[in-house]
Amino acid sequence: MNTVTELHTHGGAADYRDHGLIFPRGFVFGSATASYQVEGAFDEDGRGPSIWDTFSKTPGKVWNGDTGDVACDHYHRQGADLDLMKELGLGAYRFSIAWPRIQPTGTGAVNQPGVDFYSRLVDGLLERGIRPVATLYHWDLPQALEDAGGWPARGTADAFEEYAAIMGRALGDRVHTWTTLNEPWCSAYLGYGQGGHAPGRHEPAAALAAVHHLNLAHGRGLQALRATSAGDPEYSVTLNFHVLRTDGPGNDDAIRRIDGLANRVFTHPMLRGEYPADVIADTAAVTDWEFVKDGDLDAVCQPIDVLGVNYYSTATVRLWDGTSPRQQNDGHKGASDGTAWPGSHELVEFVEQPGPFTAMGWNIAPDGLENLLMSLHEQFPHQPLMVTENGAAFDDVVAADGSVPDADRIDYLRRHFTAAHRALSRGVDLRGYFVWSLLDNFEWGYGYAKRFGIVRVDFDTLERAVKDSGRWYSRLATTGVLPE
Ligand code: IFM
Repeated sequence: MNTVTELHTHGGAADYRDHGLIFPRGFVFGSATASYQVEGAFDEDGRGPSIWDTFSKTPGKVWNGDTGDVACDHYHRQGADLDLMKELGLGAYRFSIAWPRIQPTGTGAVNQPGVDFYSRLVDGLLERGIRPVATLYHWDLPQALEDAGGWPARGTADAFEEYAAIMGRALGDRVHTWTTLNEPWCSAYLGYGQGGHAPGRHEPAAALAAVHHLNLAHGRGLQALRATSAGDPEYSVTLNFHVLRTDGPGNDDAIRRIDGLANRVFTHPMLRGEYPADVIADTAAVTDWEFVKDGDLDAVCQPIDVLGVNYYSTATVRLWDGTSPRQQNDGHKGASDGTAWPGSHELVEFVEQPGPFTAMGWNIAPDGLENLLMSLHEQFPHQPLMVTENGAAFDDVVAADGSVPDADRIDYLRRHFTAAHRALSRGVDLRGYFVWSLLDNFEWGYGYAKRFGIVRVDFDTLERAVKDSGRWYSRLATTGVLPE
């Protein structure tokens, strides 16, 4: 069996464009999607409305007025999409469960057709030898729960615990890995602070309450999954870490502040059972954190088998002098406009970064992934890691023969897989890697304008076409060797 120490590098080019690298046996090569981004069938078989249905149908919120009503129509094309995954040789598929399909109003009776859809998906994956990696929450909160206060309200964490128990009972005999939340940073700060994501609120104090209730939902949801899963699944959570840099001396405090709000406010309670004192102090003018009740931190801090890491790009910050025009370039979904950073938005600015860039305007920085994996390994030495999302949007061009020669996406993936391999060689316990995304899909506020897929979706006909990057990734997934 290959061990990490047997890994060898090929060339070791400083630009991270390598090939021939051998990944350890057992390393999992997967791809990921999320329910609202691919499923469509927004009102079928008893599904209730989610905050993204409401938000996307609010004029001006999503590019071109796009919605997830149809998306990739994955709900009706499950079998064909499963065959596609098998054809690509994926070892795992990371999908999310739409809470409003399971409980249309977020609490109470189970909507059995919704459960059956995911049960068929899990069975279809297992039949094809693909590991099911299921996320309970990838942003499609039932609208009724938002109407009752949303994530800033403690009741949403109570409801999540109930939902987790339902899913543990239904699929816990077959799911390989449970993930409680995807990117709670986005749910809290983009949803309730900056407002660029559903439900689109601009309330800094509510954003911090949402942070805590998402953390609480993670911990209590994980306990519920553990108590109800009849099999022997692994447990995880996925965070979108901010890899922070600065462009001059004297900016340590800018890095500390954003690292606290973006990263440590999740990792410390989840993995150490405490909120960072500096974050509490930095946000004192916004909230007194009275929503953290006795016993909460014990509930939040649950052992996990693997920590999911989503990485796309870096952010460069510096202290803002408060007089010059505030810079807002961060490569992170417009979050640099300040309101996403309660307590720090008057103090920190996000400065322009060197390219190259993807079609999202995000800088391509594979060294950021290596640095991130090393940093997490140093902070949490016994915690296995998994890259649960990495990938890139580019303006794909379809060739006359119908193929999609997306060399830029292959180049992006090559560089990031090289970075991951370097981290493995340096001792990081990295278990696998999921490319975002299997399919072009609904990219939130950008609608269908941005294509992340390794498989193209024609949004007129809904036909799928494997891109060159999909074929390249298939070679990696089936051989474990980084292809030419
Ligand atoms: O499409 C999103 C996904 O839903 C969460 N992580 C980042 C991706 C690209 O923006």
